[in-house]
Amino acid sequence: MSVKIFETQEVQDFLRTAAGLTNDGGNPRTKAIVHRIISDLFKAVEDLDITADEYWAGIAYLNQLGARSEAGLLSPGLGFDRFLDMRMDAEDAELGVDNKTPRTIEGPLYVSGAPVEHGFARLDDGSDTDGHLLIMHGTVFGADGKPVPGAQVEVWHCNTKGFYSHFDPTGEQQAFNMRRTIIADAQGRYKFQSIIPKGYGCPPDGPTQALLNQLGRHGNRPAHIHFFISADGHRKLTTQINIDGDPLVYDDFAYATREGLVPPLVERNDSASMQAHGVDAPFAEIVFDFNLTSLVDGVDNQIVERARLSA
Ligand code: MBD
Ligand code: FE
Repeated sequence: MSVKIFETQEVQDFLRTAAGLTNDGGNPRTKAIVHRIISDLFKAVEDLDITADEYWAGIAYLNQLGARSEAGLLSPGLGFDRFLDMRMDAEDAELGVDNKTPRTIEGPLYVSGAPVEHGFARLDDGSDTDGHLLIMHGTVFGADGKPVPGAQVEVWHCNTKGFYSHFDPTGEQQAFNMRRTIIADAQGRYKFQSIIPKGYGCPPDGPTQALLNQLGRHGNRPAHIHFFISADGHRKLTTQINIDGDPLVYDDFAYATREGLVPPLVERNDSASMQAHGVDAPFAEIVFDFNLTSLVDGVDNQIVERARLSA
């Protein structure tokens, strides 16, 4: 079809009516957003001559996405999460805020309510026997460059199958396995023992992977560990580190890898190191400090509220 009707008064009036712009009720912000999005989509239908069959395939796809709770997975896969971060980085650049520790995306698999520990935590419950022992530690620094005693380090990662507790299709993991909140000690230090996670892969039979297949893309992430770092007087930092050496570190389907977030991982197998960290087997050590930024005009100007699982 080569007909062009988008610019007609009839279609433009119709878009305003459908978005509620011609009535007094509802929410003006919602109306503005819906008007823009349906306008852009109508125009895409016309410009790309999207067929009825293609349109209805899209509608069926949205239903599948919801039925599998994968909207939050497609979002990073299509780069939206990264784009929101790029916008926050640009806003910070304009304000002169230096994020010494880069932010990167949260992803869809955080769960609030993890056990709280002080200074040190063991994250894994020991049931994943394929795991290589990991000790990670460092200091949380404030905007003034000084350590922040009592800073809150929320950490979560997946197991050696790439599955996160609370989202594990095998049902094998205990609640909050590999999830903790660690309160930094009097010197601002945190430390945890766990196992090195494996990379994550989108459910192979799910709608996100199905779309990625159509794009000729894979749906895998390199091995990574997520963090929320918070402290009084500072903005909450959302970030991740990658496990150095993972072949997908620079080929992440969710585009979360950033320079400065791939710390070296050092294998330790000498008894002095094992003794120093209270473990009885060789382990990998990651040392990583987090640098927070100040509130802007007394508020966290970039705090993100979103629906999150709470257990
Ligand atoms: C993950 O573990 C993740 O961190 C992201 C961003 C997307 C899917 C799974
Ligand atoms: Fe993740």
